[in-house]
Amino acid sequence: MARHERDGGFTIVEILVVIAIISVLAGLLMTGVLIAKRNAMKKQTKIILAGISIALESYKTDMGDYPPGSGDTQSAETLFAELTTAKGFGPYYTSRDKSVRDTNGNGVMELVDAWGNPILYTRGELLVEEKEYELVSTGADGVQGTEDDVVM
Ligand SMILES: [Ca+2]
Ligand SMILES: [Ca+2]
Repeated sequence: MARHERDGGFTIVEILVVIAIISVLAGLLMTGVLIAKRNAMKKQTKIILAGISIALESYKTDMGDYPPGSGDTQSAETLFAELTTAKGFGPYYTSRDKSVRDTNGNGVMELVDAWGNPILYTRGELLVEEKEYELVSTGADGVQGTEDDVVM
């Protein structure tokens, strides 16, 4: 046995290899955690949008039409005000605190998605596609028109 091969400790190379492997594993784990978190946020947003859709149908049944909406932050404020109205058989929507916030600081609350961004509500006549209305969450990046948007 050659004495110079081993003297009990780890070589620098061995330590570096172990550190590299741990780094890669930690990176994979973090990526997995982030993906899982983003999927959970997306799912929560879909649930919020579905809740709003149901409220909109009750609203329409009572009021004869959906509330107005032009797809901006103000539309999220109008939508919240209309769905929580005491008119007719309202309120039509009981929000959990997390889905309501004043994102633009004007003192008027708006409906928000799981990331805390306003849910953009547009009536059909302003849409290219033929539908009565559209609800849009701008997704994780908070930017409208990107791939991560959640549209209903
Ligand atoms: Ca506001
Ligand atoms: Ca987006």
